[in-house]
Amino acid sequence: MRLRNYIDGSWQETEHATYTTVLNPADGEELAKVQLSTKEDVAYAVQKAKKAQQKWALVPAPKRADYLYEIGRLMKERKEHLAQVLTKEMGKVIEEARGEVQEGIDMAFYMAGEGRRLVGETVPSELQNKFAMSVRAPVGVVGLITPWNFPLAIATWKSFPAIVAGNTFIWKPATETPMMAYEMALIFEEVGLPNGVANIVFGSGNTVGTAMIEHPDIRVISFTGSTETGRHVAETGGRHLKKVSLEMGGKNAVIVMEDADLNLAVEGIIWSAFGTAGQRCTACSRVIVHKDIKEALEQQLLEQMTTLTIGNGLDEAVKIGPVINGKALQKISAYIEVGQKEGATLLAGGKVLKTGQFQQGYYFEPTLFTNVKWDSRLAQEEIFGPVLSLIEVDSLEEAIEVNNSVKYGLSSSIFSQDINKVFQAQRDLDTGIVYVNAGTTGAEIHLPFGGTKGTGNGHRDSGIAALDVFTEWKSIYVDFSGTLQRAQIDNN
Ligand code: UN1
Repeated sequence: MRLRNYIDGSWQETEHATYTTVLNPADGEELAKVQLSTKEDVAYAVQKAKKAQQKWALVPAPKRADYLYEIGRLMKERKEHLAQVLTKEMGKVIEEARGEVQEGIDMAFYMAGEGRRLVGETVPSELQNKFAMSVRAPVGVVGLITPWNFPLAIATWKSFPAIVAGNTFIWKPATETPMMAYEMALIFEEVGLPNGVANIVFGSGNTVGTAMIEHPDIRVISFTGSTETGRHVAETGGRHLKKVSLEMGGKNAVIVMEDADLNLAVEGIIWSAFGTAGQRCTACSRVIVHKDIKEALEQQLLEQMTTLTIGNGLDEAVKIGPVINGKALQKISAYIEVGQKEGATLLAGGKVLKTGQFQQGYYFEPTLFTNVKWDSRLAQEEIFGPVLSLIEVDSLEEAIEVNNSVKYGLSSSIFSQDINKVFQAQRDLDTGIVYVNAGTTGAEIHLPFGGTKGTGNGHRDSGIAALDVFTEWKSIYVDFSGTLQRAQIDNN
């Protein structure tokens, strides 16, 4: 199967196109070949998207939303198929893949509802016989750059608000996971979304991504990926005075206080640290534990970790699938060495799995370090794999300080039965998302998703906040006095 670009409602191949292979990380099976597009392909897509946007902006928003309802309906109909393809290309276990597809379906219906809201403000004017209001106007053509770890959900967080608001988009999915984009293109086609509203250009960040960021007719770039790449996106976008919305790394922590329900905390930690093989921006990478219960927590975590079945995510019994590729395995392995050199104690895991059923895939054991120093590299840097570090503290204040000591600020969590501690924590934890008595993953689509510091640049995905990324505010004054009323002149 060869994946070609989807531009202006048709499948387009670049002349002399080059392709790269898409592999199933669970067993190395070749799934497809995907086109590596050029700057010219981007320019062509933008030209088509720009033309389409002029008409699309004039389609009443409730009518634009009708397409989203249909898209959501088809996604629901194909949920199992989409989940299977998602597991094959990304590796996450099938129940998580189903969850991700559901997140996309929810986003479709949620944003479709916005077709009948897109709420602005009406305010009284300072002057007589004058009307004042603000409306959300589309920005034009928007560029969406999405990662491989949530190849469907994150794309829906960006593309659905974009289109309901009257924009058209160019979407560059990660080259590791282009199948979801292909499946979505089939759906866009089937619901009869007007040509040029949704455009998909496959290829590398360096070529396609950069061409998108530099193109004068793309007014907004919404990017999810690493902090390193995000910084480059913001710098380049900044030179072109572009609105750039970034979702980047995380180094999320669960705080476990001495009064916590320990069983619940263990469940929450295991799920958020080792689910998706730790490859979520929201994954729990640190546990900040009160000294009184540190040993008990270690014991329980170790016991629970032995129950985690590793393998191909298509097998319903498997809890931990592969990581995305060999490069990821190398990066994770390097952090095991870093941790040991830094003097942390390796309690479990730490190895690549290479034999038997694991031979052709990319598997890493769930790993637990303890006695980790809060300021060590192991505790500060994003690993993006199933590696968890335990850090001991003496008080809630210290726990919050340790939580906030990293350069990221996506999600955090506290397990405690003490309402005063909980309220203090939710106020003082410097992250965009805070959980109480739950792990660090599982954000719902109708609230803003994003973080502080190195995680973001002030924008949010999903929720109503996403509309702020994909609209411009337009303030409109209607003077019906029939005379020239001069504002900001003292008329007294
Ligand atoms: C991500 O890891 O980039 O909150 C997205 C969660 C999911 C989304 C994660 N709903 O864990």
